[in-house]
Amino acid sequence: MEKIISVEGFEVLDSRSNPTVAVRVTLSDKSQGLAFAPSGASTGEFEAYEKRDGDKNRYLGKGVKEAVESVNGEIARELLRLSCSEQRAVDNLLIKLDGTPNKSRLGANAILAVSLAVAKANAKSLKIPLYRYLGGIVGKEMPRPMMNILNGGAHATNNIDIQEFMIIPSKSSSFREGLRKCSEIYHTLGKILKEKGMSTGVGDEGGFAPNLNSDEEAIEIIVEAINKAGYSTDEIKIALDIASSEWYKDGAYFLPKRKVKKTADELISYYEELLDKYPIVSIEDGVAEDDWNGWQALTSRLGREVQLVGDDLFVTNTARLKKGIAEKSANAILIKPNQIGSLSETLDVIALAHKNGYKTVISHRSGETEDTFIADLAVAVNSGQIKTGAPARSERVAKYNRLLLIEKDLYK
Ligand code: 2PG
Ligand code: MG
Repeated sequence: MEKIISVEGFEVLDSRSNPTVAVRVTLSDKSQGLAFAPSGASTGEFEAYEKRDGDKNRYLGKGVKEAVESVNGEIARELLRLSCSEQRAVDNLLIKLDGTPNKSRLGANAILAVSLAVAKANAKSLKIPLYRYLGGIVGKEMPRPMMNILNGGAHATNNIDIQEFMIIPSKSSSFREGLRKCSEIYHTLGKILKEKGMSTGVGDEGGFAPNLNSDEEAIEIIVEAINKAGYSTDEIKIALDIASSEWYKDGAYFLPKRKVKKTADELISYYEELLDKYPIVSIEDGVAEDDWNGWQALTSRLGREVQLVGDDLFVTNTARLKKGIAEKSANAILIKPNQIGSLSETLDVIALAHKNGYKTVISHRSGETEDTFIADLAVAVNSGQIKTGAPARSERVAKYNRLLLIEKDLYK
């Protein structure tokens, strides 16, 4: 096994023009891996710690100079001393070196970027694609895109409370065909909004962000776009990310834009109505990260008919997923490597989910970069689903384009 001969950290920008950590790792055979940490807006309370400088004179306090200095100093020193590049050994060393339960000393943004860069360098060294390095010959399933085409909540400055309205092609489409259909629907949606005199400006993940009369109107316009693009709701389904942790306060849900208050039971009944009316197949964070009772109720009432994805609930964390499994909460987990902060821990939580019959959705963050790591990861672990935004904005499109190439390699 090659040794790590250099670890270099850089402060670069993400898609929201906030600084983030980039890391380049070089191995003794000169193979290099370059990786970037993404960054969320609707972050879960229990996520690993994203370290920012807080110096108001630089980047409005959002600089990551200290995290980068740890990469170039302490982390580089220890990894050079390790004298191998084995992923588990590297990740265990980083976790131990940090020494806190949530990676708050060195920062999960620093640790994750190192961990991913090591994986990429190893794949290069072995002269195999990243998805092969991560998944071996077992990784072969192309994911279906869960494509966010209309943005609300914390990702947009419109009056919509639900954060993400997504479309998903049916299983029968190839990735390429599914992507084409979704792109056509995205364009058709833009045209419909324009015709109605509505804004076609986009949110952080590239979805349109118009002002509408209700969250239901958003779903109706999407159904209209699916049909006008020439597809039926048998072949294109809808998924929602409610991101309801953003609404939760003192045991109740306050929808901030519409200024409505609901209990968990009322929210679940609302979802039931939506499921009766619309072709919805997946609901993410339908109730809040702290509302374990709400999650049990949601799962027992809707878990047989729809995918219920825990994002803020599980934060890609094995201990929280174990609790969810024991309490029969949710039936799927969103996987965001930066929520936990290392590749090995990410792979562990995916394995635990699959072993217990939970589906996985590999996901971007609302603040992204050109890094396409998650595309390879989705194929490697046979996740079957990837959430990486609209087919617009290059930081989102880069992941789709990477998947097109992987599909070509795998299925010629
Ligand atoms: C989410 C994500 C990604 P953020 O809530 O699922 O879409 O958003 O990165 O802001 O947490
Ligand atoms: Mg979410």
